Amino acid sequence: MKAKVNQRLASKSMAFVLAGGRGSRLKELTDRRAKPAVYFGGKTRIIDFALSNAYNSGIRKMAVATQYKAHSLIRHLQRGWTFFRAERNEYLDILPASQRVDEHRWYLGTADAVTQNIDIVDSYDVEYVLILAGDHIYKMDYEVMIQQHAESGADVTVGCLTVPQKEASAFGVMAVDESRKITDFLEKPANPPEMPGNPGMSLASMGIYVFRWDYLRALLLADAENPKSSHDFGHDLIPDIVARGGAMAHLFDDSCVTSGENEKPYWRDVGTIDSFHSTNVALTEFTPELDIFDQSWPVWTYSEITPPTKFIHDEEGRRGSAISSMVAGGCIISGTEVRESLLFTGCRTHSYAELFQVVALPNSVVNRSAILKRVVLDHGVVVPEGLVVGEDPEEDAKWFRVSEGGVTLITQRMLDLRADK
Ligand code: ADQ
Ligand code: ADP
Repeated sequence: MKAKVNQRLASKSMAFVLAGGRGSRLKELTDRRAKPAVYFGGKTRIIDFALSNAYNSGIRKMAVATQYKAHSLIRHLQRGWTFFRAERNEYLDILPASQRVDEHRWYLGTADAVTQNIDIVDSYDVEYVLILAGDHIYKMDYEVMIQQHAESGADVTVGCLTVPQKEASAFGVMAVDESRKITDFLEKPANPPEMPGNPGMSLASMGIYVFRWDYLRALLLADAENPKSSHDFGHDLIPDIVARGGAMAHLFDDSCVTSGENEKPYWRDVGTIDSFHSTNVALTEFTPELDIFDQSWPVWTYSEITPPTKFIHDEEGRRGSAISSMVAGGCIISGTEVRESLLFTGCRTHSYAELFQVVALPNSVVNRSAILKRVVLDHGVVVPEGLVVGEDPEEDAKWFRVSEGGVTLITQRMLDLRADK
């Protein structure tokens, strides 16, 4: 059941989005772009989800800290997130590392990314700062969390969710008492503890936090002077506050869903090729768990202006068709059978080709007679005529990246190397 919230809190808050991480488990998909800039869902990029959550929650002041391979991300933000008007007290600042405090200094850790921009946050004149990660797919009303923080008087409120215990070592894992005070916090423990009363599950940090700005500001200045600190929220600041008894957990549950009564809380990491592929393909299901058609909670983005997608038959009359699939604008599906696939803007597919569970990033081209099963095509890839992928994993692995779960990632560089042999 969605909670009733105090609408004025969002206007006293800002979102500080950490978008500097590479996301190395996405392999070649993040060779040239940071994980938050990776495409997701047909028209959007991963960072659009956190930013849209903030926007739809009523927050109009945002800052995005970038670091690793930031060009693609910055270009996306500059194209798509330009509707903030300073005249209305709305801001979205892009804060690349090594350009403000010191030209040669990277952000040392996630907390340092905020410390180096204290002056920007000061200028926003807000009471609450919501620290977000720019690399998860979810729909969440942050105002419910900010309200809990304001009412509880905690030093920090940590967003959390339940995850299978065997996956929990990728997270900060916590224990809470009956008032939701966090009593213990372990950053990425090798043996994550189980939740009492919830066998096989652990309580994990989503890496999102609410602080009062005056409290966080003082904490960051003290942390900057601490030679033992790695200046990271998950490693340093959050465990310290927990040890002092000042941290509360905010459970991402039915109270923070964004729309319909029947909606279930949805959150995915998409940090691996397998989860990236399956989470995208799941959008083509009859009733996907993530509703991107929900007009009450739109995912804002930069969207190219394109003509409508065209489906045509080849000269022998074989239909170009897409079934149980999603196809963005500006594509031409010519004599190709497309099933359970997600095609981003501007893709071209040609006669006698077959696509099954293919996630094709923008402007990819599939030439004649290619047969692709369970494949991710990087931006602008040109698949040569007759290429067959997904039938012989050993052959595929000679040229392409085959994931543990048997999904094949194809980049143009891999195709070029193959063509040179
Ligand atoms: P991780 O996600 O592993 O754990 P981290 O690598 O620090 O933590 O990334 C957090 C966010 O900060 C990501 O969005 C990343 O892109 C960004 N980031 C990383 N380094 C940065 C830097 N130097 N400058 C700017 N941005 C940077 C965290 C918490 C865990 C929690 C998980 C949930 O530490 O406790 O469980 O998030 O995914
Ligand atoms: P996007 O991530 O927007 O899809 P591209 O896939 O075209 O963009 O490129 C990803 C990043 O790699 C961009 O920052 C782009 O500037 C950079 N890039 C593209 N081609 C090259 C190249 N040949 N050499 C170096 N960098 C490149």
